Amino acid sequence: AGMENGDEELCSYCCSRAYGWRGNQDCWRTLPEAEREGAFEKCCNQHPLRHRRGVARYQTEVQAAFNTSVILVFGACALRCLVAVDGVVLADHSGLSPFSVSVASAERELRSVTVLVDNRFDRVTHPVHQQKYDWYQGGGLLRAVQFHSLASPQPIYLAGVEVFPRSLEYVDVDVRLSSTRPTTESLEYRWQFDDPQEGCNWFGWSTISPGSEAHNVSVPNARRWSPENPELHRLKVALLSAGKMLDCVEVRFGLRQVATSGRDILLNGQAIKLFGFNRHDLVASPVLSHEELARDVQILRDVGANFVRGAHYAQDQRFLDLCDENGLLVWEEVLGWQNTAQDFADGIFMMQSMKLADEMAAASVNHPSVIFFGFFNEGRSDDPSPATEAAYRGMANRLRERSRGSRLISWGSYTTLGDRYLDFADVCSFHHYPAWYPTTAPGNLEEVKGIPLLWEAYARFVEEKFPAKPLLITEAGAGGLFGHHGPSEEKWTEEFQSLLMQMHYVSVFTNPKIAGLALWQFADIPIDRLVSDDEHRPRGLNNKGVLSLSRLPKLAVQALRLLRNSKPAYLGLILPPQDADRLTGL
Ligand code: ADA
Repeated sequence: AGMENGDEELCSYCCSRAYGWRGNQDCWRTLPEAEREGAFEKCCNQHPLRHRRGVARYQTEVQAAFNTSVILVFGACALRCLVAVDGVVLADHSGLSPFSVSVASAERELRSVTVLVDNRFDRVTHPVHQQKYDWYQGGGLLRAVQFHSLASPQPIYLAGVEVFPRSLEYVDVDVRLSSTRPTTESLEYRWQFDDPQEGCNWFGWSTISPGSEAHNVSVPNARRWSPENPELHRLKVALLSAGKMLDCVEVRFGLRQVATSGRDILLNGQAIKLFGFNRHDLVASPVLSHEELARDVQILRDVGANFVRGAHYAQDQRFLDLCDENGLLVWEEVLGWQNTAQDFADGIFMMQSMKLADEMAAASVNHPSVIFFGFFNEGRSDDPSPATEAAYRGMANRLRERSRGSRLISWGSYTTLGDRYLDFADVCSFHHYPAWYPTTAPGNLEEVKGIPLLWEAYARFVEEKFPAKPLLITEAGAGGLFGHHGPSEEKWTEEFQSLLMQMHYVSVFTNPKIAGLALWQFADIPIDRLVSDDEHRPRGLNNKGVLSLSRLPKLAVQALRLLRNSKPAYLGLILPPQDADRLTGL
């Protein structure tokens, strides 16, 4: 198959356009397609094996051309996996980021692939010392596994085509070659922007010499990408040896710029205020169909969100494709959750985290939607030990290097004003759950009314200490049990949740010192019953979604939609009408 329109449709189920597309790739698709077709990809501890932790084995055979090499691309494997082809172990990977494995040719066509997946928390799978996350971490091959068959017997291929916008017209292009290199042959790259033709007809394309990066290349008919007008470009690159094509990849990218200026975040030179939600890539299962991802993007847009924080791991490339196409701005972050000083001092943890960061940065490099790279969600950034400092500095530097000015670097901090490492961040991002924690305390409307003052205190702190950095609220929220109604001051009712969410919204949107808000959270998520209890997470869910697990709307999402349209519907319940009007700016 070539790069035909028909393929584009088929492969949107599993393959990203930005990550790198070869016309001839094949893939094991996501559920429910996978179920229908008996495909490879599945979560291995869904009901009735829910909560079981251990090792699962996946086994399949793939058809390659005789004596040609192959690349396997894994979207997400939870948490550690060993990949063997024809009985030989080729990869041992831990953590949730996309990765690929190259497979040398064999003198046969059928290749047997075995993957052992281990979802236990231990020193190697993902050595978090708390042995938990606050979401249900299913095990298995959670996202697509792609199978690319190459033209040559040796795995010599384009491992990455990275496009970094330098302006709204010029880009830097970095072409990375696989680690296997031919010893004698001379290589050549040819490329073409927005090729209207199918396939790789490289005759007449521009040439660049291998090994070099191309700087300040002008994109013909450059169109800017923005949330209102998310225009995308494509770039095809062919790798040639002695006039013979070894590989050809197409990537999709967008021309946009992100920067900060004082307390503002600038997109394409204009200040933008971010509003959106934290979103876990979960429904009841951690394996989402393309339709489910598209539905989430549609809902985000309907509520008026321009921003989504992908909590707390590298995102599904298909979701990022949808964000690129729909003009949603994304915060993507490296797997991490409330990491401790002990984690930061652990060599295995740090080595894996850096590797996950590299893999995330490589996979997401071309998505214009991704304007933030984050890491160490709610880590102990108040810990003064040299290992913790080195961890924050090292991670910020690594992600900054990999972004080349095309993304902002930050982390969701819950150590409030005690965070010691904000110097390393481009933006200060804070989490706070006023009027919610401790869950068992009664609902307190006075505390809800105090929310504008609380955020103002954060704004003053940042203004004083970090005048050159914008402030974002990356988590705030409250639980609301779907379908549970009652008085507004009663915790766990949809009414209480709705009031509190509205108060966060108006506090941030009437405060010019705050650059944006990501509420916690988009939809309810399943949690791990082994590490949480019904008092904190009733019904086995983290119930802070503004939508239910199956994406039915709660009161909060309806109220926020109205507020986005400057129609305060409910705030008058707790504030005198003139205050409610003042806060919503009417
Ligand atoms: C934290 C954390 C989230 C979630 C949230 C909550 O802020 O970052 O993952 O656990 O708290 O629901 O309490």
